[in-house]
Amino acid sequence: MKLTEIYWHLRSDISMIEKELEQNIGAKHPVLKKASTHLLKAGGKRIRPVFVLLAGQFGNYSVKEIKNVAVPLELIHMASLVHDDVIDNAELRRGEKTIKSKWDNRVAMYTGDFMFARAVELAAESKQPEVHDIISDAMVEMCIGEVEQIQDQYNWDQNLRTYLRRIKRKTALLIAVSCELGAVAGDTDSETRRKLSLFGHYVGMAFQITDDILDFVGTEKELGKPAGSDLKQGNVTLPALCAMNKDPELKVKISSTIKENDLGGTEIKSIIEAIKDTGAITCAKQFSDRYLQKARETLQDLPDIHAKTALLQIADYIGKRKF
Ligand code: 2DE
Ligand code: MG
Ligand code: MG
Ligand code: MG
Repeated sequence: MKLTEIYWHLRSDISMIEKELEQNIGAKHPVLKKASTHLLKAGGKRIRPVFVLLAGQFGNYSVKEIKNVAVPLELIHMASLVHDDVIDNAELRRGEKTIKSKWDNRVAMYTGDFMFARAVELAAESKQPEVHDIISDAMVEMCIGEVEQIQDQYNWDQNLRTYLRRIKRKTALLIAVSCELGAVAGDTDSETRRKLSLFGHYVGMAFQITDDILDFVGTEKELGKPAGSDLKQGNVTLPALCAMNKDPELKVKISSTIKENDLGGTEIKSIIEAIKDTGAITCAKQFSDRYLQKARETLQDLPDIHAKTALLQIADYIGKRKF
C-alpha cells in the first residue's frame, strides 16, 4: 500500500477534518482568520489526524469522538509551528512565508495562541475525561522541550541522552498522543492503547531525527523551509552529535566557529560538509531506522486490520521521506 492509497482510504474522514479545521479557525477577527488560514492552506501532511484515524480503527470508530481529538491535535501542532517559527526566526514554512514573516512576530504569537485556544475549546467537547489530561500533559512537555532546546543551544558538550529527551518532548510526544487518543476515541482495550501510544513514540522519534537529518541534506525547495539552519542557530542535533563523537577535533572546530549572534556564512557550509564527511548522516539514520524497527515490532501482536498495514506503511515512509 502506497502513502497516497492510505490517504485515499481515509479521504472522507480527512476531508471532514479539513473542513472542521477551516471552520475552527474562522474567527471574528479578520487578521487571526487570515493568518491561520494562510498556514492551513499551505498544506502539511496532517500526519497527526491520520494517526488518530488509524488508531481509532482498532476500536469502535466513532467519527464524532475522533474529530474531537484529531482536529485539536492538528491545531495544537499548527500553533506550535507558528510559535516555533518566531523562536527560530524562520521565513519559510510549507513553501510559503511564515506568519511571522508575512505579518510580524506579534501577530504570529497571537495567532498561535488563538489556534491553541480553539483546540482547547474543541477538545472540551470530548466525552472522555482523560483526553484533557493527555493533551495538557503533552503541551506542558512540549514547552519544556522547547525551553530545554534554548538552554542547550551552543552547548557542544551535550550528550545523546539530552538530545533524545529533548526530541521526545518537542515532537515524539504529540505523535504518541495522536495514536493514544485515537485509541481512546475508539475505546480500545488498554493494552492496544498502550501499544499504539508506544508505536507513536517510536515513529515520532524517527520523525524528528529525520527532520534533523533533512536539515543537513535537504534543499529549501524539497523541504519548503530553509535547510542548514539548525547548526547556524546552535541547535545541536543528532548528525552533529554523531560527527563530534567520531571526531573530537571537529568538536573543537565547531565550538570555536559557531557562536551566538554569528549569522554564519561560508564557514558554516564547510562545517556542514565536515560533519557529513564523518559519516554522520548514516549514523543518524541508523538511530532512526532502529526506532522504526521498534515501532514495527510494537504492532506485531495487534490484529491484522487495514489500519495496521497503513501504520506500518507510514513507518516505512518516515524512514525514506524527503520533505
Ligand atoms: C519543531 O522543531 C518543534 C515544534 C515544537 C514547538 C513547541 C512549542 C511549545 P523544529 P522545523 C512552540 C508548545 C506551544 C504550543 C502547544 C502552542 O526542528 O524544522 O524547529 O519544522 O521544526 O522548524
Ligand atoms: Mg523550527
Ligand atoms: Mg524549533
Ligand atoms: Mg527542524
